[in-house]
Amino acid sequence: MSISPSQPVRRRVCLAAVMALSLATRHVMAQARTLLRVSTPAVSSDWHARMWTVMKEQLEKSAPGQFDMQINLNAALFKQGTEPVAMARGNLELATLSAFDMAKLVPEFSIFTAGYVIRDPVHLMNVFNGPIGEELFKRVSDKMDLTVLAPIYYGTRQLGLREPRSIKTPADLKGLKLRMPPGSKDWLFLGAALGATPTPLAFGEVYLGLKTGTIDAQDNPLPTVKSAKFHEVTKQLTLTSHLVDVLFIAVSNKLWNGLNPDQKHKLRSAAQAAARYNNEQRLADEEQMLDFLKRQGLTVTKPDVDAFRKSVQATYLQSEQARAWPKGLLDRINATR
Ligand code: KDO
Repeated sequence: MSISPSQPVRRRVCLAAVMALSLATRHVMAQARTLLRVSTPAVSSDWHARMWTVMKEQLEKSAPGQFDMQINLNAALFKQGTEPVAMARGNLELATLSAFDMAKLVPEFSIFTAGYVIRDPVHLMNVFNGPIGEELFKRVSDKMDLTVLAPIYYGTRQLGLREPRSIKTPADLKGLKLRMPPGSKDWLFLGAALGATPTPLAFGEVYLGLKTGTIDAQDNPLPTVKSAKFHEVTKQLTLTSHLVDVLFIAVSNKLWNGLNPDQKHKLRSAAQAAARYNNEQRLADEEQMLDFLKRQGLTVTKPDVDAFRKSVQATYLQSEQARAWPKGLLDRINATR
């Protein structure tokens, strides 16, 4: 006579087997998934933070189970400006990098760190989505070991001051402690070219800096002023529009070179969808932002932008940086429509 297990025992054995199988499958899937760590100083409500979720969701649809995208905001994983080194070392796969980050290793990028070179968001996108972008991104890949997946519009940088001040020309910024992002001489050069005293400080410390007075002013696009709540510690906005700013969604070549063509296509498409989302939301937001900020009690002033443009452009043209600009690049940028 054979001894067969009772029904409840058999059911339990079956259940345990199913659970073990599903755990094992999940383990294999997690192991097979390609890790995509993102690091950004952006705060959660800013468009270039939210766009990473758009990218993640698109990837989950187009390449289910293939990527494990981990989004780290507020510079929680890497300090602002240290992302390219982390990517080159294989400690980070994805980030948004600025022209200032690029210029450290690809000096021709410093042309995009100069005030009043790019005219507006359309000009910006036409430059980077055309032959100029293609040539420069090739240099970035060779020298920085990373691949640009998509340029994004970060917004037009304006001055925000903790105390009111009459500002018409660069001379009126004399002695003003203008916070600039850390880790790059090009940021400091921009602040000085505007006529101010540039003071390096990490993005995450700007709010407190304005509140306590360790800095007198900061420059960022208006949607970022709102999302980082700088308006709470700012009394005046001065619309210099000195930098139509770009960020680049970039991936480390250590990761990129190991992907197959289909995965590359899906990753790039997802980055482009994220870029489109950021650009559309940011442009719409930028339009209505002045009203919002005025309603918060901020005074908005208009300086003599032509005086700023002339002075800043002259400063750059005589600068050390300008010597690294390839011959004819400025003319090609100006001629891009
Ligand atoms: C900033 O620190 O002012 C800056 O706007 C510089 C940008 O290049 C970028 O790093 C940005 O901060 C962060 O993404 C936070 O919005």
